[in-house]
Amino acid sequence: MKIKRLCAANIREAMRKIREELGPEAVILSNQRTAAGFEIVAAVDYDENLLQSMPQPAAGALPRALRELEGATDDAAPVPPPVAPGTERPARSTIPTAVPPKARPGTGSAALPPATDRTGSDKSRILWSQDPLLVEMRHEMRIMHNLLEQQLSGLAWGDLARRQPYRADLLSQLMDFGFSPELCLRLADAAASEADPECAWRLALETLGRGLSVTEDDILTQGGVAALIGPTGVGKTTTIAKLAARYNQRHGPRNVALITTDSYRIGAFEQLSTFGIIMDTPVKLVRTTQEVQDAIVAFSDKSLILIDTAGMSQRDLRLSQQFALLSDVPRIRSYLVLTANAQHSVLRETVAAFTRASLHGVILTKVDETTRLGAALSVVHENRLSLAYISNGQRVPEDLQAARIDALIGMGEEFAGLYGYGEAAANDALALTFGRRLVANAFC
Ligand SMILES: Nc1nc2c(ncn2[C@@H]2O[C@H](COP(=O)(O)OP(=O)(O)OP(=O)(O)O)[C@@H](O)[C@H]2O)c(=O)[nH]1
Ligand SMILES: [Mg+2]
Repeated sequence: MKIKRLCAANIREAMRKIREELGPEAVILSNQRTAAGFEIVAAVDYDENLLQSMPQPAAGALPRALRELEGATDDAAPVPPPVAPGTERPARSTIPTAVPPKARPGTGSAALPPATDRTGSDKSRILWSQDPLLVEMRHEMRIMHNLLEQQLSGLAWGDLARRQPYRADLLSQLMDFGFSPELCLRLADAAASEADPECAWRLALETLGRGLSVTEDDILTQGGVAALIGPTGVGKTTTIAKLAARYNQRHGPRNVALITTDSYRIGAFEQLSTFGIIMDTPVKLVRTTQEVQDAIVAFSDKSLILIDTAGMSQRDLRLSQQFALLSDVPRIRSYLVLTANAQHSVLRETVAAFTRASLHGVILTKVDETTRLGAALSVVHENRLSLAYISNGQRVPEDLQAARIDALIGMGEEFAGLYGYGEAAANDALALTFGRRLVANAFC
């Protein structure tokens, strides 16, 4: 194997030099910008095993390692650096010693990790040996594409703002609310017939309200068996405690029982038990569907049974087990607990994962911690879910309300007024969100 490092003012010159010195078979191993232009490391007759066994392109490390090898061939190991007398020679770089003599029979492969262990590095190795000219061109094209898109989006948004100022203002207000771009556009379309900005705003919010529904305080009025499911830390257990306490207040003591399926998190049972002790309410830990059914039968004298579940990420593979545990018990109504302060994309992914459980309603928590309600309302609207309760603080049981659409929209408006985007940021965000769509539509 022969490795060569070359410096040139530009990529074209570097490629010419490589071809002249190493021939057309040369493979580019790395390239990087330097103060003087470009530094390229190329090889001919290279040993693939060596390349795979090398640490992959940690910034700076690879060129240095390759510099050590420069000019080395299969037969000639690099000379170690001189060592001061009396000092111990430092351990040699693993790279030269890891070189398995390419054609030497019976050696080499045993010292290397098995091929399956190396697959993770294949991707970076491929990128790493790409033609630098292509890499550079792709990089520059991406920059140009982004710049062009930004410019065109800005122009398209500016054009819309000039031609349809009311629509632009309405979209800007809807963005302040935090709605998803799709919902902003749908609501703006619905209000397009209104010339007066205030009336258009009201019409947009009315349209939103018509697309939302609530469960009418069903847990506290009807009782039954309700399970709270959702990602970790969203407030399931706290909300269960609030619901239980409220139910006791409304219907008298000892009407509620609590069940938890959370045998995963340390302290989960103790957390619910503490609430149970404070409220004089029995608590049971269950692990199987049969145990869930048995517990429901055991608590048949209670008019409300609340089931707490283990918090699980929407990407957790154990989610299906959790659903299976409850889905075979017919009387259970499942409520998805979502935090109002999560991003729309996260909420959307969460709902997509949890709708497999056939949701009866959504409980929106941490409303007190959010600056915009639009993301949560968008995801509820888009998935035609019903809102059950709103939790707006940690206090048990005070910080819980049955969801009411007018109250939610009013709260969202208040947040939009308090935490809306500044004008400049709004223009950039609007251009990027809506200008980009206008551009994309124009080219479709
Ligand atoms: N600010 C605020 N905090 C809340 C609200 N609801 C719950 N919390 C807090 O959020 C934290 C997590 O609450 P938990 O009830 O333990 O959440 P969980 O979903 O049961 O958590 P896991 O069981 O671990 O998945 C606690 O500190 C609660 O006090 C709320 O509406 N607002
Ligand atoms: Mg919990």
